[in-house]
Amino acid sequence: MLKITEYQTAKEEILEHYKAFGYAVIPDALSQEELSYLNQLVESEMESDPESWHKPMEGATGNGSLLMKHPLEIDKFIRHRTMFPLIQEVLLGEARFAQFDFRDITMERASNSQMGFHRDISWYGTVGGKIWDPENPYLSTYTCAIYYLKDVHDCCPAFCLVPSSHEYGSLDEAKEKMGDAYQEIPIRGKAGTAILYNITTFHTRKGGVEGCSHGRRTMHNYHSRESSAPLTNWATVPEELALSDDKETRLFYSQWTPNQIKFARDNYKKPLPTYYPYHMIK
Ligand SMILES: O=C(O)CCC(=O)C(=O)O
Ligand SMILES: [Fe+2]
Repeated sequence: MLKITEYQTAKEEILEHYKAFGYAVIPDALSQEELSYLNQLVESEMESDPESWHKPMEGATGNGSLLMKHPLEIDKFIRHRTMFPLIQEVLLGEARFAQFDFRDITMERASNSQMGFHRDISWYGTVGGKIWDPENPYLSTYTCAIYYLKDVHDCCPAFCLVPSSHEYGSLDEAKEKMGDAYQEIPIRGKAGTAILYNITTFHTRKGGVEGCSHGRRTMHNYHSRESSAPLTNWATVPEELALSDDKETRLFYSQWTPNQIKFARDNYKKPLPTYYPYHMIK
């Protein structure tokens, strides 16, 4: 039987670990150049447009609007040269854009940034559909990539998950039914580390320790599948991508949320495809 390891590097190792445990941790997923670009982008947007960052929630401020502002630059991370082939693999080649945002936890908030254990299906879970797919060897109807943009040390807030917990209705049930196999694995790593996880796997953010002098900065990118419903009721996509001349780009950004349909109707310049029910949305 496969053992849980801290990091996975080769493609086969990443996919085997994900298949067995619902996640993989990939060090050096982002290059130094990509990290500098992303950190500079976050810093300049915080300075020039502080209003676009939401008030701290569970210790983290965040911004989900930068794809709208920098479509082609951010698309390179959403369909990242090394991560996207893995994403396609676990989603059976059906990957569709679902959500993209940056989050930042200051060192002052680090020790108060913990979340409760959950699965990322809050809105989707209310509209129905499979939350994991027994026909997919990777079990995923959705997957999420979290990228650490700064080093995550032992004292820092850390993503943490319960391997192989996708099929349980609650954390208590997972604890009871998994017995000795139940483990909570906090994930730490250098800037550039990516965590790819099946969003139905129970997970949380552990708070940092008192006196952590780093905080944490992350990039969160959710992907849906052609055969899954939209994950959120809010994500929007810029016209350059959603109505791109490139068929593959258009297809990848084609899973429109209700809010996206409305946004496109009210803001896009090109005519909308009539297969979206934009007349019906208030
Ligand atoms: O920030 C983290 O480490 C986890 C975030 C998370 O699970 C969420 O926002 O759903
Ligand atoms: Fe989550």
